[in-house]
Formats: sequence, structure tokens, C-alpha cells
Amino acid sequence: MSALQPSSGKSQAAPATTYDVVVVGAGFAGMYMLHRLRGLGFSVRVYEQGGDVGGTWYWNRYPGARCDVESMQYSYSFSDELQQEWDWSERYAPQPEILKYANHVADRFKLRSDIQLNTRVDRAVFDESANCWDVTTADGKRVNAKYVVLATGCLSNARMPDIKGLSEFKGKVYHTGHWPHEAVDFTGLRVGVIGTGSSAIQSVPVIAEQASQLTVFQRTPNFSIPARNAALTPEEREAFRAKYPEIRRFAREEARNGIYTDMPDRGALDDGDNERRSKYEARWARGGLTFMSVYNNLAIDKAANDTAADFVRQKIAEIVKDPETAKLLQPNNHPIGSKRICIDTDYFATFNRPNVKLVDIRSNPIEQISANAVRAGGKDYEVDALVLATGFDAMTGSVAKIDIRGRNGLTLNQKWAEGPKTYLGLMSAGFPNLFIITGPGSPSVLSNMIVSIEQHVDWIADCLAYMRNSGVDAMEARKEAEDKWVAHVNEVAHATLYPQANSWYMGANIPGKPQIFMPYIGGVGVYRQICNEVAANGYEGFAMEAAEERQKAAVS
Ligand code: N01
Repeated sequence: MSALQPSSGKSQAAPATTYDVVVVGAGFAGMYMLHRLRGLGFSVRVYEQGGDVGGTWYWNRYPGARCDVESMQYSYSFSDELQQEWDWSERYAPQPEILKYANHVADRFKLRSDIQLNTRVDRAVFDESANCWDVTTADGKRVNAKYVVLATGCLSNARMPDIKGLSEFKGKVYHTGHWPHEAVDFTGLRVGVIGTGSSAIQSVPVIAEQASQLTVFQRTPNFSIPARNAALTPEEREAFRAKYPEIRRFAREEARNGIYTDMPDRGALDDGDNERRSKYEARWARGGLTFMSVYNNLAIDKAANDTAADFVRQKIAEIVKDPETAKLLQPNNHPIGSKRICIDTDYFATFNRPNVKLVDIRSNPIEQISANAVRAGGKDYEVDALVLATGFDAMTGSVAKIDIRGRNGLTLNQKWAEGPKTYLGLMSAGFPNLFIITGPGSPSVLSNMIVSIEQHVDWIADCLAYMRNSGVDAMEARKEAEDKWVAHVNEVAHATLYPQANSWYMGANIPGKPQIFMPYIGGVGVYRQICNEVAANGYEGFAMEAAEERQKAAVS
């Protein structure tokens, strides 16, 4: 039975409806959170700003969009029937198929009745006297909830570049993270793509096939590995399914990034040149993100990393016919893997097409956009349509858009002004009963997101059940535990090469954003163990007190 049933009839000032839990977002995190909480008998309302479920996969509809984690692994594991019955068509599922899967899950588990679409949460204020959250949606409606769970996604706040004259452009402007629902046809058009991250690297080869002329404006080249995408045969799917118990266990408990793969037993410099080259060749031929798992020290030893980076640079030189273009496409200002490695289908080869041109805007920055051209280095590149593949305000951007006020009226944005501070990525001191799924301070974007989502959802669901069973009605990260965790996250990151890149992991893509390495790089297996131990030790590091005691626990 629900701890708090939806109720009405309160005073005019108070919200009319009360839920146990408000969940913000109906992507993979929000949907599974709803499923778990319902199973425990909590009353739940999920608010989703999009017109349907699916989160990232609802918004990112750009040409060529697909997941860079293999479909058989980028899928829920909580229901064996689901994973046995759903047929993925390709090694890497295209966006429409992942969205179809999200919709299938919503229908199969009858989630829709508790999900309110087209509804943004604008504000959440913790009412210290009533120990609950007062949540306001964009339509001005307010509800009460004992708990709020932010399932807002890490790459959901698309970032428009601040380029002079952009609003003067007369053609259509698209952002990859906000792609229209209707088909976009570039046939016969001169298209400009700004940005060369994962989204551009996936979309450029597809757009090049339609456009009469494609101009790619590149500030920083990226490392990319061939996807080697292919249709999955029924035999391949069956082989995977038969091994699911071990594959899922390994992904949760042993893999650093939540992906099943063979683990390296040595460092790159432990092998001679020929042996090393043949291992890189084998991974290149196999394709995919696990390229970086060939050796165990690529993320921590620059000399080892250089061997992998040199290998990929060499591959680019072999693929791209024009030496000048090849040189521009070779990344040279960050270790391989310190920015999210990209996975492509014919990205580099696309620059051999006569209708594709690469413009280096590192040495000749974009000066302005006019009605029909992008001007860089004093030269006008005429375009009919513009694709902005300029990324996201990652990890904190979507949380920051909500006006969240905790104890003493402190806003989460004020608290995080110098960088996000959380305990385990799950809660932030001063914000009782507010949980974050895959937030900063957790492995999150460094992992197979669905593995991390399921772990967080299960932990939060178990925690809420524990609180209810123990008669505890508020929970909050202790500041000391949070400070220690933030220091640990930082220390582990700085033992790697990751902070050497100006990446969105560091907040470096957003002017003025504090430069802090946001995700926890200790690995999903290690992290899961820490979370489990914290729970087993009576939620160590969290204050779980009676209402009167909590009111005294001021957070400095
Ligand atoms: O965004 P990005 P993304 N003028 O931030 C450039 C996931 N993802 O959408 O590097 C000119 O990586 C910017 O240049 P620079 C994945 O985790 C996954 O591509 O700042 N250029 C960069 O080249 C990924 O990492 C999948 O110098 C500007 C690009 O825009 C994450 O999402 C697919 C600019 C932004 O690259 C983000 O990827 C897609 C400006 N003003 C995405 N501002 C898969 O699963 C920015 N840039 C396969």
C-alpha cells in the first residue's frame, strides 16, 4: 500500500495533490524508477517535458543516430522476459529502434498512466516544516511529494553556440540534440555542419549522401573507431541470450564501464611493436568502444596512450586521400579516450567525397554567420542549411534549469556554483529526499548508461523501502561524507589522463562552467560495491533522523 495516497482538499496555498515520489524525466532512468517504485506500492508521478517517453532517444533524431554500446548490452536487464523476447536488429541499434524499445517498455509495464508528457518541472522547493517537496510544473500547477528523483539525463540540455549572426541565417538551422520529428531532406542543398563530436561523426556520412555540398567546420578533431555495424542474425542473438546471466553479471560487477568484454592483462608497453600493432589491428577490425580495452594502462600512462593514439592517427592517414585533410582530421591535443571516443561508419572516408569539405576553424575561427554563409578566416562558405552538432551542457545542465531550493532556501545552483557536489552522485547535502540518477560523482557517462541507471534506481528504490520500513521520513547526505566523496572523485580522476582534455566531462565546453571532472572514474563494479556497503552499514554517510532532529542539523 502507498505510504501517502494522492489526496486533495488542502488549504488554497498548498498544492492540491500529494504523491510519495515525483520523478523528473521519462527516459530509461525515469521509466525504470517508476516501475520499481510502483512495485513497492509508492504513489508516483513522472513528469516528462517531451511529447513521449525515451529521453535522449526521443530528442536525438539526427541522421545516422545510433547507440555506441552494442544493442544486446544497451538494454534493460531487470526483466528476463523482456531481454529474451526483444529482437534487436543490428549490432548497434539505430535511434528509431531504441525509441521503439522505450515505447514497448512503457506499454509492456503499463507505465503510461503515471507519466505526464509535455510537462516540464520548473521548480522544486523543500518545505522544511512539512518535510516534503513542493513541485511546480511549467503550466503553473503544483503538487507535493515526499521524495523527488531527478532522472533528467546527462546529455539532454542541447547547447546552442554563441556565434555572431546566427539568428540572421535565412536557411533552416538544426541542432542534433533537438532534431525535428518530421523527415529532413537535404537533397540538393549546401549544408554546413558545425562541430565534430560523436553526433557530427555519425551524421556527416549520412548528410554527405544527400547534400549537394557538405562543409564541415571543425575546431577540434576527435578519435573515432569504426563501428563495424551489421545486422544481428538470430543465431547471434540466441548466443547472446544464452550467456545473458554471465554477461549482465560481468557488466555490473567487473567491467569498469559496464560493458562485457575480455579484460586486458597487460599494459601497452609490455608488448613489442609487432605484437602491439597486431592487437590494435584486431580491435580496429572488430570495431567499437572496446578498442580502449586492449591494454590496461591506456587511460593512465601517456606513453602507453600515445601508442594507441598513433595507431588511430595512422589509420586516418591511410583512409583520407588528401594529406592536408588527413592531417587536420588527426587529433593531436588530447590523449585518446580522454574525450568520449567516437564510433563511426565511414566518417573519415566521407572526406574523400568530392562534395565534402573540411574547414579548420581552430586556425581560422568562425567570425560570423550571415543570411546564406558561414564566414571563417575571412572567407564565406555559402550554405542553405546549418546543422549544429555543438553538444550539451552535460551532467548538470538539465538539473540547473530547474529551480531547486533545499534547506534555508539555498538553491542547488548556488550550492554547485563552483562545481557539482554530491555524495555518491546520489544526493547533495542540504537537499533532503532529493535523489539524482546517474548524477555527477557517479560513473554515469563513463559507462553503459543502462547498467548505471539500473544500479541507481535499484539503490534508491531499496533505500525508500528501507526508510518506510524503519519509520524514517527524511534522508540527507552528510556534509563530511559528501566532502570526502568529492575529494575522492577528484583524486581518482587526476590519477588518469582524462583531465588533460578540454572535454564536456570537465565542463570545458561551456564558457564559465567550473572545470571539474564530473563523473566518477573508479569503475562501475567498484562503485556498486561502495554503494552496497554504504547501504549495508545503515546508509553510512547519510543522516536519517526523526523530523525534530533533522531540523536541528544545520548544514553549513
Ligand atoms: O557533442 P560534443 P556531441 N564553434 O560536445 C564543437 C554522446 N553521444 O553531441 O571540441 C565551433 O562531443 C566542439 O568543438 P570543441 C557521447 O557521449 C553519443 O557530438 O569544443 N564548434 C565539438 O567538436 C558524446 O560524447 C552518441 O573544440 C563548436 C562539437 O561541437 C556526447 O553525446 C552519439 C562550438 C561538440 O561535440 C556529446 O556528443 C552522439 C562553437 N561555438 C552523442 N561549440 C552515441 O551513442 C561547440 N563546438 C554514438
